[in-house]
Amino acid sequence: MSTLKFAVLGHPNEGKSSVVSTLTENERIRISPTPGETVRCNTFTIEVEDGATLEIIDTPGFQNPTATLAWFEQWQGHEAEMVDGYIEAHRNDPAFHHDLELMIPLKDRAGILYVADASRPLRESDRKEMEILRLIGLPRLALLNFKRDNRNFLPEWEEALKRRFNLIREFNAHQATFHQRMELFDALQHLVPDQASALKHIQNQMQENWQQRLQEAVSDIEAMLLRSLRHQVKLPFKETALLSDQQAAAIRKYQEDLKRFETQSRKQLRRLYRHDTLPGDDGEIDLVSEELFAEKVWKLLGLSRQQLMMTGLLTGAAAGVGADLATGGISFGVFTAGGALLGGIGAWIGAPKLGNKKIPFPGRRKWASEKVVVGPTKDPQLMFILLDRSLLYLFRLMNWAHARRDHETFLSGFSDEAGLVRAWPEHLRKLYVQWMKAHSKSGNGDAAILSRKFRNELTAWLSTQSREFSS
Ligand SMILES: Nc1nc2c(ncn2[C@@H]2O[C@H](COP(=O)(O)OP(=O)(O)OP(=O)(O)O)[C@@H](O)[C@H]2O)c(=O)[nH]1
Ligand SMILES: [Mg+2]
Repeated sequence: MSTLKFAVLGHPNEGKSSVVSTLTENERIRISPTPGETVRCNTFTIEVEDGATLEIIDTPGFQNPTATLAWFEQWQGHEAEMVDGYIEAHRNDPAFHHDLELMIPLKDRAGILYVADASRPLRESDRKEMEILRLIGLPRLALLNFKRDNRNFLPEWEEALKRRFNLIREFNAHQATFHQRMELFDALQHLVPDQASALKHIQNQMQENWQQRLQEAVSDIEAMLLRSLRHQVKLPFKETALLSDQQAAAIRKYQEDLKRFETQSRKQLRRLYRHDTLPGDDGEIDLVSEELFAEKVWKLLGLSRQQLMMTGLLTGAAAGVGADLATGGISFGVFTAGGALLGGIGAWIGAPKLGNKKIPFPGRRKWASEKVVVGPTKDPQLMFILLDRSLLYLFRLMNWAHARRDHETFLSGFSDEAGLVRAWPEHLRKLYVQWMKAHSKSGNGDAAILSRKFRNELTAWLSTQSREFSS
């Protein structure tokens, strides 16, 4: 089978390298606001599991469209030899270096993806470039890449393109989602019908791979949740320091550990989606803090206290805070109890205590072997928050086009974003609470079954959402 090849061509600075970057999930391709960034042909590949490969070739922009068109128009020879003739005629002319480079993949009869920024007015040079490609006669698809949000010039672009191109599609290289990439694959199959089945095969494998990645992401997230659920900090008790200081230190460590689990899980997700250089730290929020239990967070989660109580989602483990809830504490009960933050958090993640006993009165027993213990968590809210943060991160990652270089904005507004859990069906919330219960006790026979069920249902739910969230 001949290699599938598409060359990405166009005027300088229109987003050619951006298209290649997003299509091949390669975040390292050089993209720059300065025209003329790409000076050579560079071949990038999409390779699927069984080795089938599609080549996408990035090229420099047209340098001399007027002179090049004039040369093609005077060509008297055979059409198939035109590109070779052009390269031969300009071989020693440095002023045509980019024009020569961009012709190289056309010698091999690559299909053409012509990239144009249709948010600006059409120029005479654009018409000439289109005309050159028409004369070359290879299958050609025009990709309209809107660099700005302006569709006023679209009619003039369409008018000029429709007479010279087989197909026209919109493809915004900095916003395109997986679904839109797949739509582009549909277009490629129309463009080159004799290679349609090979392209379809690659497309199917890419879709399968996308689904597998989602399953893997869910497994990674579950592993992080499990680690967090069971986490316990034990610090040796020092008789010489204040107990309250030691409790605070234990809580701090607990918090740092949870943050670390989250950071590590995010790194795995980034690797999975080939976004290694994106940031993983949204910085602002403490996972174990009063702030997390403000009404705002509850709204983001879409889980009101009443809702949780009425649907029986609060577990027996939360009984300790039941009295506060019943009397209608202003924010989440544990933090209003006695007004002491430390005591509040303690009641919720497992009171900082000495060993498994209540804090003994001085002198009742030896201190030396005692430990200050925090965790494991006893309440579902923290687990909902951890899951929600993972899902929000995952969705941003899945939908972040590889061409984007504004990494600093990747997590902007993250902690104010409405959670995904709020859109969950009731049975999924219940399943998650069952999962928590089963995994909180060691040796629970249902844990593995619940894990599988939870992963499957969450993956299925995410699959149904991804289209909606990806537009
Ligand atoms: N907002 C936005 N900017 C884009 C888009 N596509 C490209 N750009 C920006 O346009 C500039 C040029 O993008 P490149 O992908 O390097 O363009 P190119 O056609 O490969 O440029 P040369 O290699 O110089 O010919 C960069 O600053 C990109 O960030 C887009 O879809 N949206
Ligand atoms: Mg480029």
